[in-house]
Amino acid sequence: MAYFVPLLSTFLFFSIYYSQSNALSSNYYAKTCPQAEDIVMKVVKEEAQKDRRVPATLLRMHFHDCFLRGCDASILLSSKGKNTAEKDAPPNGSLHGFYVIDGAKRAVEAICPGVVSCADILAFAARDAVVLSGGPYWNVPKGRKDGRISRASETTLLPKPTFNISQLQQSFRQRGLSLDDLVALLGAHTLGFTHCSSFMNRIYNFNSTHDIDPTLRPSFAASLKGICPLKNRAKNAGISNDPSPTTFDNTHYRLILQKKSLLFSDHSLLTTPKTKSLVYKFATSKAAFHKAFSNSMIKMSSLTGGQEVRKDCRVVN
Ligand code: HEM
Ligand SMILES: *[C@@H]1O[C@H](CO)[C@@H](O)[C@H](O)[C@H]1NC(C)=O
Ligand SMILES: *[C@@H]1O[C@H](CO)[C@@H](O)[C@H](O)[C@H]1NC(C)=O
Ligand SMILES: CC(=O)N[C@H]1CO[C@H](CO)[C@@H](O)[C@@H]1O
Repeated sequence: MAYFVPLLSTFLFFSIYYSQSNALSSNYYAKTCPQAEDIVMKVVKEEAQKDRRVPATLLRMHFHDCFLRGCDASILLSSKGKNTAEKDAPPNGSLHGFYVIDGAKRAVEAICPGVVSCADILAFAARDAVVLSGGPYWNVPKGRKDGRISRASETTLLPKPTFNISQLQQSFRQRGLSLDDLVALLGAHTLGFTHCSSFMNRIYNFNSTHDIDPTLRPSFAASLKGICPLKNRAKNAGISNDPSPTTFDNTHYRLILQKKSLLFSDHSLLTTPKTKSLVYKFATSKAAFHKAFSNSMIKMSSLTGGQEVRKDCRVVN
């Protein structure tokens, strides 16, 4: 028994992170649903025109999906009975694009029913989100299956904005992702918005010797305090991730170098020589960032884990 327990936990660990059960391919739907990607792109484009916040949330949804049980659309399942789903746990704060995936799924089902998984639709939508924001295009590997489990409790396994570089590295390594992938993928924070709650700990009572995190530029910290007062703060108060939050550029890396990144985790990229030199490289070359981002997205989105093709992305078959 003494041997069994560690073995069992090792097994559980690997089944959460490494269940690469389905072989993915770029022509997976060539015969069964060749129009799938065009249909998804059309829906994402329409919704992004109506609400400019859509691309950012789709990209973040795909990341949260892939980091828990692989990219198996577990993020899309609704809570049911006694089970609280991932999407109803605290880290879901800015995830609000579920209706976009529902719309894309309905449009795909109308042409090729029961063929294209919700996990693939979310992976296409994340790529489209980047392309529509002026970022790179990549060929999304296809053939993911949708999972049947989604647990709010597992969202504690997502990396946290308070993580330092060793904690970030460990979280990524557990999913087969390297430090290079970490630096490239965090460039996604060029899009979107961050709520005050995600960085309040850096601007008030940071620790017993510093009220403000000394890794933040003081003038920037002061402006953040103005946006995020301790009392009577609007529920949705926060700030764009960079001055061009709908453009997939390399501004985020420049902000990190200026000590103006909102998240402690993003700043942590400056704390090892290897990651710091990658931040410099991407801050000075948008092309290098775009190339690295595409490659790392393909790696992240190839973590699979599901079993079925859901009919409705919110419920198991
Ligand atoms: C170390 C890992 C990461 C941490 C700790 C982290 C943390 C966060 C936090 C705290 C927010 C702000 C949420 C809010 O206040 O509403 C955020 C936003 C965002 N994250 Fe990350 N993130 C990480 C990695 C990633 C990756 C790998 C991607 C995509 C490839 C990503 C894409 C985004 C996007 C696009 C937003 C903006 C969402 C929106 O405006 O709707 N993040 N992230
Ligand atoms: C990161 O944080 C962990 C946990 O607090 C700590 O053990 C580790 O030494 C820290 N690493 C660095 C590089 O600061
Ligand atoms: C507070 O944080 C700063 C910066 O990380 C650090 O230098 C200092 O030692 C910390 N103080 C305590 C009491 O942990
Ligand atoms: C969009 C969404 O599902 N939000 C939920 C996030 O989690 C909190 C609980 O922490 C719920 O109250 C929200 O409804």
